[in-house]
Amino acid sequence: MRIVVLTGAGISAESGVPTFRDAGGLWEGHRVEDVATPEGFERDPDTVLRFYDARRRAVASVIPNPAHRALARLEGAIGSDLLVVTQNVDDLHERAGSRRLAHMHGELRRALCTSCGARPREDRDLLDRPACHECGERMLRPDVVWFGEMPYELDRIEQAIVACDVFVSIGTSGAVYPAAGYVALAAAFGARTVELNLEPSDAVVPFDDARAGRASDLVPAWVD
Ligand code: BV8
Repeated sequence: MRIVVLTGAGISAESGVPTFRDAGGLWEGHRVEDVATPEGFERDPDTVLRFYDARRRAVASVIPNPAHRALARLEGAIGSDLLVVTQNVDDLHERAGSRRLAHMHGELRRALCTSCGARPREDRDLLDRPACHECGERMLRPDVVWFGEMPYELDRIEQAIVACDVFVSIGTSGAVYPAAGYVALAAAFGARTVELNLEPSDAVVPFDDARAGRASDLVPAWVD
């Protein structure tokens, strides 16, 4: 049985990573358009770099929760029949053991060189303008997909969804596209759709099976 799991901020919430909605529209005190758009970066790069440096440090100080670990167990059981598509930019899935993973919105632990296009692992604060290991230029930005930018791995993701038997959405409000449209794509190609969330999201099409609760309880129960 082929399974695609889409995760959002809700799967990392119990690890202590704040979600977007819980911030009440302000994200760590910032408007999303000021820190998660190319225009915001153009306008005030230092604020954006400081924002992402702080988030990277915060994520380094937390650990995966039972929901992340359950998905890694599922990968151990069914291997290449599973793909986890995450909207999250934290590395908690990897640290729990997941490898069959698509970070469609990029990763906090990587930088993107706007000079040569390299996407190196980068733990240094980007606010210090470290030099790119590839080209030596000091033109690194977070390797995170901002609003208005093209997400990563869309072909791989859409092919997996079209071919899957079960599509599971975990901890996402379904507010951001193209991820928010994936449940409709899965349903259109005959997959059974499942939502595990604190509360039902305003999904673009209803899920076949919607379960309310915390991801750290729901996901191990669903996997095991
Ligand atoms: C694109 C990285 C073209 C940044 C993110 C005008 C111009 C250009 C584009 C657009 C436009 N107007 C609209 C668009 C499209 C736009 C979009 O969707 N806008 C929205 C606002 C309408 N999308 C884009 O721009 C995307 N690119 O469209 O390119 C294109 C065209 C065609 C085909 C392909 C591409 C790029 C969007 C990426 C933006 N970057 N993240 C960063 O992280 O710093 S988005 C960011 O917000 C997240 O990655 C995530 O996607 C989203 C937040 O959603 P969630 O993860 O769901 O989090 P949220 O807080 O909302 O909800 C938490 C959920 O968890 C809740 O449901 C809650 O109940 C639940 N929960 C909480 N606790 C728990 C829990 N569940 C279980 N257990 C718990 N304990």
